[in-house]
Amino acid sequence: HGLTTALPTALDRGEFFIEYQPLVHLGDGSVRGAEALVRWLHPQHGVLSPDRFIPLAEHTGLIVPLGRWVLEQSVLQARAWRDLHGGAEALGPLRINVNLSPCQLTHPGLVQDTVEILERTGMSPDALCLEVTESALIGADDDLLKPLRRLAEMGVDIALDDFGTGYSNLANLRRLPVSVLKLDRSFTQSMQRFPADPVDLKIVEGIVSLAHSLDLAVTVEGVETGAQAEQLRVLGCDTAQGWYYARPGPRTASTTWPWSTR
Ligand code: G
Ligand code: G
Ligand code: MN
Ligand code: NA
Repeated sequence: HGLTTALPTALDRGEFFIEYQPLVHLGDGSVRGAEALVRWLHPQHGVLSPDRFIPLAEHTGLIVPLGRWVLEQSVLQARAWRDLHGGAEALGPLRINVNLSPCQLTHPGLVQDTVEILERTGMSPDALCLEVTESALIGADDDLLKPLRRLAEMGVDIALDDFGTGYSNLANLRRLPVSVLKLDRSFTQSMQRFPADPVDLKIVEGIVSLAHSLDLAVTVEGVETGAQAEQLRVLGCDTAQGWYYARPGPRTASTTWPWSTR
């Protein structure tokens, strides 16, 4: 359809933009970073969500240059926020989260492109967290894990996105170079119901305990109410993201750090 023909040139036409959604520490309410979420401002269809065009971008190969562009823009934005706030000390351990498609994992330039962007922007690798979905790493062999391992050794955080939706081979977690589990929104939605499903509570408790015993941090997505945030904090989750704190929003390099603590 129409999107297929317009997509290949959309990057050159400057039609993509990025929205950011803050990540909040559940213990003290401080903003610890933000996830970059790409959008396509289509001349006829308006703003399109990634679900509408990422699969297409993967299919056509545009995902590689698009992903590189998202990474570069996001790291530049992190640098701008850091500068506006008087350096790394003032902002604390601010991190920018960028989603990686499975196609980018198999692209040979991933490590080199990431290093180049970090060096050019003067950002430290530990200011970056790359999100990879659990399903992308199911059955991953050593060749697929090698670039992620390399990035992790440099200090880049790797997060397992949508965790709990794939068939989770928990034992497999040990061999993945990940430092963060992003618990899927479906678990958070279960906390919404009252009383929350006791089995779901047990599952979250179990995941958190396993994650912490493996030295992994737990981030929860889709937090929409204060009650959910409190429940997830009590269950031991570390960081949260969701409409309760802020919806994803567009930012420009000139805006100051846009979120206050809650
Ligand atoms: O915020 P939201 O509706 O936009 O995101 C929908 C999905 O698109 C999420 O699963 C998110 O991980 C994915 N996504 C958002 N931005 C990017 C991106 O830059 N690259 C990839 N591969 N996926 C993205
Ligand atoms: O990478 P990922 O699949 O997790 O992308 C996050 C998706 O979740 C995006 O589509 C984003 O817009 C959406 N999202 C973010 N916060 C909330 C929330 O609090 N509730 C719901 N329903 N969706 C959210
Ligand atoms: Mn994500
Ligand atoms: Na997710």
